[in-house]
Amino acid sequence: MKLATLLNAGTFGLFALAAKAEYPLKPIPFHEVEMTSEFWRPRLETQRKVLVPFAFGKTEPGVAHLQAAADHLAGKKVDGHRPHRFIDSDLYKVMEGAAYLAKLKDDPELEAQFDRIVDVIAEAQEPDGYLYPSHTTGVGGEKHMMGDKPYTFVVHSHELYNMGHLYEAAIAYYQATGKDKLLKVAEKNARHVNKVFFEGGDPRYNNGKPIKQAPGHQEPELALVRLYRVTGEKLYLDMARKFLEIRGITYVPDGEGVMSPTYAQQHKPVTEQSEAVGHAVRATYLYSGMADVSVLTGNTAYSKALDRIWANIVNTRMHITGGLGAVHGIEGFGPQYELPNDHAFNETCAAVGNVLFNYRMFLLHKDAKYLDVAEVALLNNVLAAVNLEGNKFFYVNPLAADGKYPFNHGTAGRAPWFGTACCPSNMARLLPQVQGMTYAQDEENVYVTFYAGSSTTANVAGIPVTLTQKTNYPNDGKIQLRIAPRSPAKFKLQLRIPTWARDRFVPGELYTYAKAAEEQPVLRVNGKKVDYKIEKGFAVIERTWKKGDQVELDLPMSVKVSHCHKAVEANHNRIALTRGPFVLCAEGLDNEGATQRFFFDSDAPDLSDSTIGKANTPHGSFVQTTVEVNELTRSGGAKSATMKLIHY
Ligand code: FUB
Ligand code: ZN
Repeated sequence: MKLATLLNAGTFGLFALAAKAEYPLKPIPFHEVEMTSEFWRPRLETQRKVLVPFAFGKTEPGVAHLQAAADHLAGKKVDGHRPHRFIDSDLYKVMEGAAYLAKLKDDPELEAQFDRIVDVIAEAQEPDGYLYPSHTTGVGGEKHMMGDKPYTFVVHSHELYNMGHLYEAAIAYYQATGKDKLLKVAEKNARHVNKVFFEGGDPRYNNGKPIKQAPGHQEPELALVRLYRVTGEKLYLDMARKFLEIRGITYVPDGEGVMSPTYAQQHKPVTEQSEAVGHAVRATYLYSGMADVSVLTGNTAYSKALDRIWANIVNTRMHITGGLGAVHGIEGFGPQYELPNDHAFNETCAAVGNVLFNYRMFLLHKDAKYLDVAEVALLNNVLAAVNLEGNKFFYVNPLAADGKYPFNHGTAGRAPWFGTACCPSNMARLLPQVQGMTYAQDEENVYVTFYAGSSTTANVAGIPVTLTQKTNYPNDGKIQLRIAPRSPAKFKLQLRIPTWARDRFVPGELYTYAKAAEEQPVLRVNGKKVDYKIEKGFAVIERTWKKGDQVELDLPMSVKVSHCHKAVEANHNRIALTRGPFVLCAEGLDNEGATQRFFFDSDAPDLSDSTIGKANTPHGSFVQTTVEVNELTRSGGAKSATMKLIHY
């Protein structure tokens, strides 16, 4: 058996090292879940046919950047090289996404393209493992943000951040193909980073003294954990732990804005932090790394800090779409309750980070509330950030726009790419991972976490159990599940009863439904309605399951009204409409002009007359909801009208 097969445990690489500490729950790896969902399958096809090839085209400048370093190291004259601190990280993220696609289906063309880029990367790496073209070519440029020499401005250079993304691409490709050339580049770099940051002795860096400074942009922490999982090399886990241990201790910037102590969460040791502050992508990557290190090292001080930070986010700093980082400039968290609508920043990468963080919190605590946040962020912010064709993106995700103001880094709608392209490249790598978040298990429980038409096989106490889900979720709340253990097997089936189907749209104190739910979720086993208790957000059915058992879950999806916490000024006199896990959105295009002319005369309007229909586009159909509203007339009066809404 090839090593790649042995260690091939999927996105999170969980249980690669069976005897070592791990999350109490094991996700069923993405490549062991077949997606049949009419909602997700077309998106995955678009990923392969459009998004990833398109993103590879757009990240060619990253390849050229690496090629310049390779040429320089080979003694060739390098002309016209313009340094960019982290353009290569976008390329690495697209490569990570491409590697997942390679895992799902043999794709020789994709592999050939990947291998060509790997050759360039390997040649761009300096003999000691350093890999950062902007310094290697020595042509100057962004020195104010990257320092004169390697590792002299770690707070903004992105030297370590870039490598984190390279490690993740290398691991994903190794797990997909067994090819380890890029993994060797990653390990060589990691050993070099360890020497320079934690041991010292190389006079070329920091006069031979250990640098001992945490990355200005988090990412290496969680990438090092993955590197540890896939190689079994404890050094990498130790490095991740040390980077967390020194954050906010050995180096604390003392300026403002991007040099403020909070910007990169360096204001306090991470175990003492309780509030989400600073740059939101940095923050969510930090929290994801803390969760991993907490579990793998058994240091609960990290997970206790995460519990506090998570509560602070959902109670005071999250938009109803799951968007994080409401404030422009620092691209990050503002004061508590500062959640503007049209001025919201809510970077796509921060929503991706919100999904990654919450998914880890679920694996840690086995509590569905984290999945409920992840789902809302995934469906309403991450997915909204790409068009159905897969070639236009949002970087900035406000909750209101007039169609004219170019809020999206220069455009009023989605844009094909950005000078800083972290967001579209994050879409390339996140979407294929979603199917790996659909089922999870431990020895006695099988969890259905995200509902989607799909099938997979879990292994409960040595008995393979095939699960087949039929549903139009998230567009519809009816879910059918067929269970087929190879032989009768006793286990608990845990079905998520989302927060949105109970008392509020999303966990936390920020948003509450105007009315208590009238209809409750209904659960049937083999056609018979069953009573169920909800434990940590899951309906638990324990029985001896046999082949052919059928479970049906009906999650009522009526249109609901949400109120926002009074402390959020931007939402005074405003309500939000939701349906199922979706925030609803009214667009001028569907409503013959500006939707600001619509209003309700109560903050708890009766929406029982809403109709749910379908709107067709050349790229697929989507659910359209119509509700009765009032409309301002040109003469200043009001009349009854119908407003059309789509899923945000
Ligand atoms: O700095 C790398 C990425 O670019 C950040 O995560 C984004 O906010 C953007 O600044
Ligand atoms: Zn981004």
